[in-house]
Amino acid sequence: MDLFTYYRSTSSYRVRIALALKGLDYTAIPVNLSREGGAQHTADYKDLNPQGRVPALRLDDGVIITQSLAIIEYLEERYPQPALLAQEAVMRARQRAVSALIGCDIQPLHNLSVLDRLRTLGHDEDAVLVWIRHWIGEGLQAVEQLIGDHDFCFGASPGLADIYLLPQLYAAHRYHVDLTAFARIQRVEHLALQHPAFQQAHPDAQSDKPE
Ligand SMILES: N[C@@H](CCC(=O)N[C@@H](CS)C(=O)NCC(=O)O)C(=O)O
Repeated sequence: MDLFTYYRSTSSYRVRIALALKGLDYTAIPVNLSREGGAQHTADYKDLNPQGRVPALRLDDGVIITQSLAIIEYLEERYPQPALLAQEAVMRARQRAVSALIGCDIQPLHNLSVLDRLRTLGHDEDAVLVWIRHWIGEGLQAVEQLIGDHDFCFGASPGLADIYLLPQLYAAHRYHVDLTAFARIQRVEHLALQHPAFQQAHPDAQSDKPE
C-alpha cells in the first residue's frame, strides 16, 4: 500500500496511527502541502484525489481511497485485529461521536485552504490565530466532557477516538492552545505518546519533516 501523506497533516497522521496500530506495512509518499510546495494542487495529484487534499491510500491493486475516515474504516474491515472500534454498539457510537467532533467540527476550520480563504478576505495573522484557537479550544472542551476517566479515550487500548485526538492535540500545540484545563485529554496524550504506534506515526518521525 502507498499512503499519500504530509508530515504535519492531522488527517494523514490519523491514518498513519491506524496503520501502525494494525502493524501494516506501507510506503509513505510525501505530498508537500507547504506554501513553497503546493503539491496537492498538481494535476498528477488531483488525478489521484480530485479534492487536492491528503491523505489518500493506494492499495496494491491500484484502487485509491480518500478521506481519513473512509481509509480507517476500510482498514478496520479488511484487517479487523486489533480492533479500533468497541464490541458494544453504544461504545462504538461514543468513539465515533468524538471522532466526528474532531474530524467534522474542529479540523476543517483550521485546514490550510480555509485559513487561506480567511487571509484572502482580509483577516491578518493575529485574527487567523484567534480563529484557530477558538475552534480548537471550544471543540476540545467538549471532547474533555465526552471521554472516559481511565487510560485511553474509551478504555485500556487505543481506538478510533484516540486516533483522532492525538493529531488534533499536535495541532493544538502548534497553535499554542492552552490545554491545562483538560485533565482527561492530557492523560490520554501522555499515555499515547509512549505507545510505539503513536510514536511511529508522529510528525517528528516522518521522512518529509524538514530538518
Ligand atoms: N476530511 C478530510 C480532510 C483532509 C484535509 O483537510 N487534509 C488537509 C491536511 S490535514 C489538506 O490536505 N489540506 C490541503 C489544502 O487545504 O490545500 C479527511 O479526513 O481526510
